[in-house]
Amino acid sequence: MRCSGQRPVEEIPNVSDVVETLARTAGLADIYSKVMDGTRLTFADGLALYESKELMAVGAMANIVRERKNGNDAYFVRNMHLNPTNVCTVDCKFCGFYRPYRQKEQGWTWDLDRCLSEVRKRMDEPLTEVHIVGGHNPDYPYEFYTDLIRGIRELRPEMHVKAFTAAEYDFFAKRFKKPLDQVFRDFIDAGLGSLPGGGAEVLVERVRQEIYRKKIPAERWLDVVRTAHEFGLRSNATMLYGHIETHEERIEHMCRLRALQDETGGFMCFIPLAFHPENTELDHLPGPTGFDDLMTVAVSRLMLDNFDHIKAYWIMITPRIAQTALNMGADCIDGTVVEEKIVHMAGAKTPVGLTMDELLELIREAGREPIQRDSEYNVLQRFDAVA
Ligand code: V47
Repeated sequence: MRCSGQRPVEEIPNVSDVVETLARTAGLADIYSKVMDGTRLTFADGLALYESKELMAVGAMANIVRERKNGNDAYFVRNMHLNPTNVCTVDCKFCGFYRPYRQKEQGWTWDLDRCLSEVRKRMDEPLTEVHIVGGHNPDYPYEFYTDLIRGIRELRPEMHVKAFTAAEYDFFAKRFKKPLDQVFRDFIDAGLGSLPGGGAEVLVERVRQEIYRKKIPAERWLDVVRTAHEFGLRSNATMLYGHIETHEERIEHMCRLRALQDETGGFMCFIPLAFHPENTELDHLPGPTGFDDLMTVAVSRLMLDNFDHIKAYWIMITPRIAQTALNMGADCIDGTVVEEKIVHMAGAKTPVGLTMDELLELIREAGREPIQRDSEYNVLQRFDAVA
């Protein structure tokens, strides 16, 4: 029986008709056809999506791709972050986390015991991943890094170690005068599991010259990641957006990642990182809006056709926006992330961690099915599976 006022089923347009109408009205009909055919979008298409400002149309198209790739699943991981040091020689203008080497007494340089104690104090928590990132701090010996990975694996053999950005691997190779291959061999031998996606910033030379001149250029970031993938390590990729970069530069960044993924297939997920200006040299900039956060998730889902996963990192864009993003292209919301420091030192007002129940609630409220994953997107637990 129908309630009065309810339309007969045959009169309700199906979802793809609605999205087609949205896209056509937004002047994005050609892109809609490509999305439906699975045809790769061009640089110009990516730019047209951003420039359209049509979030509903772009988000709805991204949702089609998201559901095609990941159905109703929304992934999270139970993880912790470990930042052994914030002393850094790179002086990135966008960073509020680091303390320059010349003022190293204002930062921290934890020794091995101190780092391991961070892991030890969470032995009772059912975490499956530790995510390690730090500054480029010349005061550590080479063995610190391998001992750290080995020490964590000894304490918790079940824990996956996702450690150090491509920029840090380049630093290790140069600082210790070792071939990059050797560094990867040693770190894998110690128990390294994968690489996080940081250090990419925007893979465009103009942006590097302006705000992170001393960090590795795009070509080197891509080379380091290519080498990691050749060693069988998988990694993520990030893009720091919402500062001085243009839409063209964002799309350029995505196209470069897409090309490397065609070569290696080693990327697991893409994570747009929303810039937080507080306590940085760029604190005169406003940072991205919620609209931009959602648009960037959606555009990246549409451009990165060879990436399985797009992560809405709630720490940077707030749990509310991340939850909404689960219906506009994102299929992953990162994790419990206990004690995040990098964006909290740059003024983020989000919590430093969420409990698993809070994550489950967030995902269910968005109409998605929560899936606890491991670090390589294998399913560990389905929460709402129908028996
Ligand atoms: O590379 C630094 C960014 C990155 C700021 O792989 C900032 O799963 C915003 O890469 N405002 C490190 N962002 C963090 C990172 C990451 C995070 C979560 C998950 C994964 C993953 C990787 O943080 C840096 C830089 O791009 N960052 N300062 C800032 N003020």
